[in-house]
Amino acid sequence: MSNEAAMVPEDAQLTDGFHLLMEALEMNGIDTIYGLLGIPVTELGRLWQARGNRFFSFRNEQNAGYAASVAGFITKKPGICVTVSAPGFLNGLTALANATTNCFPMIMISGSSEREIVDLQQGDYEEMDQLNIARPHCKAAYRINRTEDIGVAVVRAIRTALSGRPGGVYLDIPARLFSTTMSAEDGAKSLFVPVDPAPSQLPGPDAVARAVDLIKGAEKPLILLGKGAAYAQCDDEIKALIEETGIPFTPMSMAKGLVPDTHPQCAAAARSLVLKESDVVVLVGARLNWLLAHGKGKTWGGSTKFVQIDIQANEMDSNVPIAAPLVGDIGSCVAALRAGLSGMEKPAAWASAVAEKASGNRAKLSTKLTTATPVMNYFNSLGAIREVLKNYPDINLVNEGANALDNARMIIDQYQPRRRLDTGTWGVMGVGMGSCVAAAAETGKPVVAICGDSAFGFSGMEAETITRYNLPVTIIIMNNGGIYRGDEASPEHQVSCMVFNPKTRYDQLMIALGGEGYRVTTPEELAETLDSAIKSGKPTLIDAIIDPAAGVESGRIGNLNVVSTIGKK
Ligand code: OXK
Ligand code: ADP
Ligand code: MG
Repeated sequence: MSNEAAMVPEDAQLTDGFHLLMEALEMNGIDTIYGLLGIPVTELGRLWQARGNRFFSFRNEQNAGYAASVAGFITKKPGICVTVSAPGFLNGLTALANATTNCFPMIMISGSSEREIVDLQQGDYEEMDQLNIARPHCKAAYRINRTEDIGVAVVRAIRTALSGRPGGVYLDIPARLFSTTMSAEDGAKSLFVPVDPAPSQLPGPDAVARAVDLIKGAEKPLILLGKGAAYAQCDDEIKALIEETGIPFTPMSMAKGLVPDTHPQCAAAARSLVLKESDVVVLVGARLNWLLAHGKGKTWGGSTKFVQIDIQANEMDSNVPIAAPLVGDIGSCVAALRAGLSGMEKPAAWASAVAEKASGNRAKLSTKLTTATPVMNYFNSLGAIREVLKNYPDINLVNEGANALDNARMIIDQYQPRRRLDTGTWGVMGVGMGSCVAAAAETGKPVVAICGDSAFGFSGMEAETITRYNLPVTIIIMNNGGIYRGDEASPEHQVSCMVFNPKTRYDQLMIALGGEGYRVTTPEELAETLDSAIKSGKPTLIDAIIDPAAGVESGRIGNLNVVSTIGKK
């Protein structure tokens, strides 16, 4: 019997760490856990399900973690990932770090080995100082040492994940705590729900006036929407700002669909032009990081002035001076801008020049999308997919790869907010299958994943997770047989480090894992198979064979690649 238990009267009802943790999560509106069970958390999964909650059980913790982080992005509530100690914890940690980098709220709860042994490095089962290892990779890492602290720890984790800039939180629970008992009455009293865990943050009136003046004085303004804007769930407010001001907008990848890509003011198809020529750019939940060439260099005009809306004050000036910082939550900042800009003269000449460029680019692309080739390429295969997906505007689109990512981002239109889930700030491969599970679980809508054959390999075994839960997911493999391309020659007596076995049958893998599998070689077959897969609602994989010579090194970010000039002619 534990010390705590010893202090309560014999006849008192008891509870334990397992139950207090579950009750704390439930009380805070959490009904879904993504994870992988084993010592010491197995019982948690069983008990959680027995209470009528959902537990999505993965084949690798990293994928469970990606699912939890995507759930956080979609729902604006922390996604929960549960792992075992040391190796399971480390597998999950990649996803926790990725969540933090992407500003997605997530809580990773890991069981850990006994402190006394770990701290003296005496060689416990799965020994690791998890708390300290997690710290640099998340917003905060907390350990729960006493059952009576479980309630406060869960609330602290939720508030930390959600407030300010969202991100990952680690909760360390030593094995013994799960079964430690205490009085049920005292336990119940220790649980609570935080008041206003992600409070509004209003921008100062001076800051608003400064931004309004700058925007009103602009000749060629641009609104640039980032995934922070998608996350903020103030979709109507953002659309109203765009339409009332008549300013062209362009979305970052995961902000696609926040305002439909087919909106007349969408400048996505004139991206180079608007970044280079705009004199005032309003960043809404988008950082001036590598994805925006750090706000400088030849991508930009050189004298661009930035208005930046962000909840994180020190994001301002991170790369270039911000002329009008608007620190606050996006909903409040956009509302304040709308009020200040009301009746503003629309930049009509600029907007129509942008629209003209965009429609010219769209027309050029359209031709490529319908041009037949002896073997499918990225354009005609994605062109076929695009036509099918037009009929399913609320579908979730998961996308990973290099060329598969860049081309699908360009070609596939999004119509609704938070329906494009991709490789994010890190450009990380392997997020695909976890994203599929979370998107299906959290939205109840079908999912289509467009994955490079390389990208799929990072989390392909989760296809079994998808079939096991019978999720309405269609995975399309853009199969060109390699990383970037499948036609790289092998050095003598070796297999090229960039190609895969051309005999690989991803369709048969899916069938072996209990799903439906098809191999297609033409755009027509691809379109037909995709449409019936979506309609069937069955877990399906379509292996789309495309030209091994299709694709370029690193897709559209080949400029970031480094090559050696030594010994080359
Ligand atoms: C866009 N465009 C269009 C359309 N939409 N043309 C016609 N019709 C439509 N609908 C045009 C757009 O104007 C651009 O042309 C071009 O298509 C590309 O658009 P976009 O938005 O994709 O822009 P760009 O320049 O690629 O954006 C830069 C970026 C983006 C860095 C933000 O590439 C990105 O999000 N990349 C993520 C890459 C990544 O993470 N990869 C991981 C792989 S790992 P122009 O003429 O206007 O320029 C890997 O490869 O190696 O390790 C590795
Ligand atoms: P993208 O990659 O799409 O450009 P980023 O991840 O770089 O987007 O930027 C998202 C930004 O949004 C982060 O700087 C984050 O602090 C900010 N953010 C997230 N949620 C909110 C919110 N509710 N209000 C204001 N800013 C937010
Ligand atoms: Mg490939």
